[in-house]
Amino acid sequence: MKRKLIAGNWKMNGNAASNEALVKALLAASAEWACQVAVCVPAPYLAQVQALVAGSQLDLGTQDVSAHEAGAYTGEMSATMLKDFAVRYAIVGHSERRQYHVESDALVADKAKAALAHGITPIVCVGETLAEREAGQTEEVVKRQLAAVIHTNGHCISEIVVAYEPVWAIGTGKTATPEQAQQVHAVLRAQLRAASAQADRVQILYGGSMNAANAATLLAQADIDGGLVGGAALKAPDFLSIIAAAR
Ligand code: G2H
Repeated sequence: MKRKLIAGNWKMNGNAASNEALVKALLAASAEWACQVAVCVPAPYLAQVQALVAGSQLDLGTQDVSAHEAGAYTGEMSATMLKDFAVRYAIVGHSERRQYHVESDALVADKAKAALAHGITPIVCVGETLAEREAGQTEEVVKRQLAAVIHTNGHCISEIVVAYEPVWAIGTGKTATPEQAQQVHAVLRAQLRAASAQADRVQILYGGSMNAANAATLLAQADIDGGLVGGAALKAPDFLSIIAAAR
């Protein structure tokens, strides 16, 4: 059976001292993990967290990757550079980047391609805003966002991770109900199946105010293969509870 993946997205939080305490607390419990676990850390701390997780079952991820190989792209970080820090995952197309950094579907697809070309698994985020949900456009929006990635990445599509993150549930304390989430995950699964015979290998994560209290019911849904966790990933007890729920 496919293992679940619980990935923490630290966003722009933490410092060297808090990172060390958090990672050490997670690793102290890692013998009990039944799922895959990753932390997607702010870029300045990649070297620090790489050293802390070396040789453990805690994987390292980033929150972005450039679509470009190298060159005059001030502020960007290439997939090649990330490989130097043993990065396994790169989040692409998080709604905060789509919103605050005006990232288009096409750019997100190119970022996924750059990651895949260097053996980094892109965690491709899709999700609708509240206005889009209320207008009945949820399916159309998530399918459009995923279609761009499928179109650009073709046969590599079974190598990605997808994260469904309804924008209205991010950091708001409002979680999609397990039924609402499963409904969208099933749509995404069908879209992946139409594109690849290997689609069932793809882990489709739920993200958006996942916490210790709601994780188990969300993770019990047929097409929810894990979680992309923001706020609750910053406290070891909360993150460990979510990990424990992912069996
Ligand atoms: C959604 C999620 C992590 P939170 O952005 O990607 O954050 O769990 O804080 O809603």
